[in-house]
Amino acid sequence: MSLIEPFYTTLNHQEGRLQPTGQVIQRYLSQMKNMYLDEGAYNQIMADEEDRLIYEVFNAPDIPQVAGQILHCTTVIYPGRIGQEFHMTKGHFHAIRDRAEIYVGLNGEGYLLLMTDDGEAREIVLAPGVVAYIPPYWAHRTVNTGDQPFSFLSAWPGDAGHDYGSIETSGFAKLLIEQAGKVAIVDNPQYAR
Ligand code: S6P
Ligand code: ZN
Repeated sequence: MSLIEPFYTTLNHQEGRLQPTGQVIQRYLSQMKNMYLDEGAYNQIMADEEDRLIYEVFNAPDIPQVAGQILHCTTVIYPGRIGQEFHMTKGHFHAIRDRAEIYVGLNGEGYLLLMTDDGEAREIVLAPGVVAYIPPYWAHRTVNTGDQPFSFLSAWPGDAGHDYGSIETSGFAKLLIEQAGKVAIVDNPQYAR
């Protein structure tokens, strides 16, 4: 492993951003086709709004993606729903499955959903100050269940990589929806492992 310079970034808790920022990833609704249950609601939003920014990822600058390094970033998920389903991240397993991760809740209201290959599911309310541990082998997705931006900090091993394909194919076992004005966790009728 090559020697890189020590550095720091400053965390803006209110905005959920690291300063300075490296790569910024923006995920629009058009990049999440078929990930939300309500296809009619998806099509309606795409027709009315053309597209919608669902979340942004602010990576710490210039960390090599190799074993031994610790990658870190913040994520901000903007509030809203697609039908009854709250705005969420795509969700992934790590490409090297036995790589863990830590999330720290910063601002807003949201959940961390976790799932094994067998469809075993868990959830953690990722309130500000909550430090959540994502053990090896657990897929993870975050969901904004509030009406303000929901943000959190993540740190994970440099060689972990991301497997988005499994979730794109199977979906997540549980969905977070709004039901009678409340947040409800329900089985995903389209989940197919
Ligand atoms: C990376 C970590 C997070 C997510 C980010 C966006 O391992 O879990 O930084 O990448 O929250 O989610 P996703 O599922 O689009 O990568
Ligand atoms: Zn991850």
